[in-house]
Amino acid sequence: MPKVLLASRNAGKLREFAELLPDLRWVPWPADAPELPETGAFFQDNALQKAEAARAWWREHGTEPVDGVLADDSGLCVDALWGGPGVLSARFAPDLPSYRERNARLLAMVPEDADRAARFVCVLAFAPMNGASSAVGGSVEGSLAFAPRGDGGFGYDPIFIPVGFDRTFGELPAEVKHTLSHRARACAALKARLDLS
Ligand code: ITT
Repeated sequence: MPKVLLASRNAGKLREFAELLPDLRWVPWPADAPELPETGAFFQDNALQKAEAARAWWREHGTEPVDGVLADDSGLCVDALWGGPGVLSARFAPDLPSYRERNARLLAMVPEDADRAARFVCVLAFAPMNGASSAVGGSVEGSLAFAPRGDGGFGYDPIFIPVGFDRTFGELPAEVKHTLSHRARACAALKARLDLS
């Protein structure tokens, strides 16, 4: 069973990867490890940057052997905000202390009569310890709720309603999110690409 270092500090992502790819053995990014760079213009740049920087750091400081490093760069792209916050999703409204407030601010930026179409995008980069890194992606179409609903998931889940549903990702059970989410689709592509499990 391959052992994979997850180059992420996002606890929501870690939980989802453990559920989506249960056949892998996961090594979390250590609390005392450095912040990973994400200075790219695209999700793919950032995912590859994070995976490769984490691999380089692990080669020097790793405490156990791993087969490779996985990084996820993802975000919510809102048509009425010209694709924003998009690649800057983790950095939207940094003055606000929680996603409850950030979600409220994002909704307030979208006029009530605007097109509410939105999509979640996830790009996964895998950097094997021996070999070239590569990236795959997935997305899910949906729309913005008029107010946050539900306590499930993380981040922007309470304001996103996937196509075909009337509940937000915050209201839908994780098992349902995992049948259609951007991250689930990217994980399926990763499995197909790398024969990981
Ligand atoms: P790492 O870089 O350490 O992995 P991060 O939170 O900074 O963590 P990103 O730069 O990829 O990760 O930012 C993505 C943001 O988009 C994340 O912080 C969430 O707010 C949001 N996001 C991504 N996937 C999501 C999901 O499935 N549900 C809700 N919000 C999500």
